[in-house]
Amino acid sequence: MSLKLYFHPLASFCHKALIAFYENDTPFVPHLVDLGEPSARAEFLAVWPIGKFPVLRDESRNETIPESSIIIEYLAQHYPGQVRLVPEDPDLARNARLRDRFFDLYVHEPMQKIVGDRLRPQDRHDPHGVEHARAQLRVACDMLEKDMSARTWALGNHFSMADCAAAPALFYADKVQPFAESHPHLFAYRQRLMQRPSYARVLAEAQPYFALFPSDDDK
Ligand SMILES: N[C@@H](CCC(=O)N[C@@H](CS)C(=O)NCC(=O)O)C(=O)O
Repeated sequence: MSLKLYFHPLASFCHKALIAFYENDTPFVPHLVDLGEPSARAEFLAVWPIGKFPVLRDESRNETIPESSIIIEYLAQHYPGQVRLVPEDPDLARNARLRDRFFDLYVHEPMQKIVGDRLRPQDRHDPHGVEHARAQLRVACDMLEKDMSARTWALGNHFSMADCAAAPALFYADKVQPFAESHPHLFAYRQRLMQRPSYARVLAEAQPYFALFPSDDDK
């Protein structure tokens, strides 16, 4: 087996890459990294000193591929499957990339900021940063609510890398800033993503770890 994925089952950006693997039944070896364990952390930092996962190692091509979007692009290029996560049509592909960026930068990262703040020591919280993240998330949700009022997936009928990005971003965003009432179309899209077999599988595999997800009370 030439593909090895460094990941953690709870990590939202890893969910994004896992969806891409499961959509096309692409074989790979999952390598769970416990960053809290010094030797596992050191081993992972030797692969990718930035220390963020997912990271893909392809022994057969001697390539190390970090960044969830780039992993999806790499799979689409070198290990394509039935589901074209990066559409062949260049305009559609650009649109998929734009939406992928949108979910990462304006939904996923603000959500991470809010969760990350819960993990900070008592005297190291960043209320201003969290307030900014919440405002950013609200604007993004307002924009997406309009988009998703008439679409099944982020691009319309075509499931793409943008949906891989959307799934964990919206799954966890609703946990930190619930939007079922305020953004019903977006919430319905979140539920569709959760029912998609690829993401349902990711969530089932993450289930044993959800107790580690910090709640607001953990601050
Ligand atoms: N831009 C990166 C973000 C990856 C990322 O933030 N990963 C988180 C887990 S969801 C991580 O590795 N956190 C560990 C850390 O920052 O120490 C991507 O798209 O892969």
